[in-house]
Amino acid sequence: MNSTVWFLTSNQGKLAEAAHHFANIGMVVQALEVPDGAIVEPQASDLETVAEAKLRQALAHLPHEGALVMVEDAGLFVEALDGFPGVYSSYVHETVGNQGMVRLLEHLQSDDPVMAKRLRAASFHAVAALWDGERILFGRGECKGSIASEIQGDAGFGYDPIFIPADLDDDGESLTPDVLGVVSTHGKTFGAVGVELKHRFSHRRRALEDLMRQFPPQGTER
Ligand code: ITT
Repeated sequence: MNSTVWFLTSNQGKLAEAAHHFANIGMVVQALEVPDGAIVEPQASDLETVAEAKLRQALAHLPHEGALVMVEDAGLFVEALDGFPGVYSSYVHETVGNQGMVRLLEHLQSDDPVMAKRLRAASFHAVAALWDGERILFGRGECKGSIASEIQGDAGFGYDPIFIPADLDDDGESLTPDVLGVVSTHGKTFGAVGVELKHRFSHRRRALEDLMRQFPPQGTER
């Protein structure tokens, strides 16, 4: 039974979150090791194209025949910046970092907290691409929210300390950042709440769920 997913990623935070998610459905995640320089990330305007291109290159490095291989590409899309940094999220994080993002949005302030959240609206998007041995499946997830006016917390990774998720409604769906819901971080960033609560909102969890809806996990007909 094929219950190991080989995840091509250099990001330990993403690896840990995916492992946590797959453990819930009885599957194991292992990092797919490839030689340095083996994977070239294309310049593309959408996450799907990037994920698919990386996955196709990863197929040359299967750990064994029939292995399940996954790539997952995520980005932070800020409304007031027309979706920037989006597909450039890694580069922006490596260069200006969270402090730079906070500075970039410094002018978007309001005494009205609802208006402030609207002005600073952003979302995480994730696209997971899985090679199931025969074809490539895609899963997509989004998490709405807003960018904090200062760095908050040191849990998680990447942009977690500046991203405040929007509350969730009864069905677990993201509301707009200015609406109160039944699940809330009460204005705290992902970096201040930790991984368990992040998981309930997470774009990554949603993308992996979307992916696994298309893939019969262990114990079913596969
Ligand atoms: P791989 O491509 O090797 O998997 P990466 O770190 O480049 O690793 P992404 O392209 O998916 O991963 O992510 C783009 C940037 O967005 C990068 O700086 C991440 O740290 C950040 N990011 C992705 N998911 C995130 C999340 O759930 N929380 C905070 N930041 C995240």
